[in-house]
Amino acid sequence: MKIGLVGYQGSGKSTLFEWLTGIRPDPALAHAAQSAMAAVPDARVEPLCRIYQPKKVTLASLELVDTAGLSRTHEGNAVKLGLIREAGALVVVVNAFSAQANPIADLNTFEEDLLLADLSIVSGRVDKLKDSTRKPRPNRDQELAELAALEPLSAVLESGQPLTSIQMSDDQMKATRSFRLLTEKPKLIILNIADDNTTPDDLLKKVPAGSRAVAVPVGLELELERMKADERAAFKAEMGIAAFDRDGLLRTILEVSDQMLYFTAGEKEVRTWMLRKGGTALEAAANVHSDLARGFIRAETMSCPDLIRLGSEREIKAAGLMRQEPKDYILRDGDILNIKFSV
Ligand SMILES: Nc1nc2c(ncn2[C@@H]2O[C@H](COP(=O)(O)OP(=O)(O)O)[C@@H](O)[C@H]2O)c(=O)[nH]1
Ligand SMILES: [Mg+2]
Repeated sequence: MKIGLVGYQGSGKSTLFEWLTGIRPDPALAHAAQSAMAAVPDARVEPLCRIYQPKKVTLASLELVDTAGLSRTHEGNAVKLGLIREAGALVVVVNAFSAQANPIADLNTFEEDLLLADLSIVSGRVDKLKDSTRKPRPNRDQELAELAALEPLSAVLESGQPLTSIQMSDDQMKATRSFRLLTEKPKLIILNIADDNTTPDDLLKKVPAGSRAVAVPVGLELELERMKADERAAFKAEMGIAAFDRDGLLRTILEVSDQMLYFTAGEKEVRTWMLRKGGTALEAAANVHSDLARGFIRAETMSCPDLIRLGSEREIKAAGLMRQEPKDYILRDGDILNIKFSV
């Protein structure tokens, strides 16, 4: 799952990227998109490891993409935003740390930039269809249907509303799928606050409704991350600061992107995997290996809290908590799967 870090120049995107991935973006490539993986920690992994004593532990990762910052003059922004169309979710970083910053105004104009980029794509297609459907032609009915689907969307965007604000019809989803529109993507807003800001709630309250928002002193977090453990502890005690929960932020990004975690577990490996919420056992199997999906018979399934509470698979079976699930079983966060398949 790709997560686009977006925002204006100097808002702290690259600083956030380094804090979350441990990799410093190359400043020479600042005009392009740079990506790195960030493993998503999970508190259930450790107790599972106590049960299985695996040789190996592997965590599911998010691919974070640091992007070129938009310019406040809107110039060239549509092209830069084109680079993040692949992303499944956006993390919008806003400068709330410098004295002259106006984070709420930035949030609003940034949303406008996303709207304008989407509008230019949708209205461009609408204009083209209006033109081509004027005369009789072989696939005119199809084009008229596409036009009927797209015109209301163009109106929504023109009125300044993101596409997440409406329920799209199947036709509309089909007509827009290839556009990978930006205002359709789930978003997390990060207010990048100053190190000494102790009242971020005042600002968080002003964030327009509709998106989840958190306040993080990103610059300070990166500084803390770079320190050695003892140095960090001393610094935090001296300054009276509590570090922000990096693991929790990664979990929040995962949740906002509409993903969940499931597990495979054995003596060889305990591993977490990512799946869209609402995903099926068959999709989960395909994630692990295409063979498992092709020869899928059933998924032996137990829930992580049950296993941790009871302490062994034997106890799970004795308690009747090992389920045999079919292909179309809808996974729940924390399911542990053992896919039975034929070759
Ligand atoms: N004081 C302070 N400075 C920050 C913070 N985050 C980023 N900066 C500074 O702002 C500048 C731009 O940050 P950068 O991450 O490169 O922004 P980008 O253009 O969005 O990638 C750099 O000089 C950072 O050191 C912060 O939380 N506090
Ligand atoms: Mg940058």
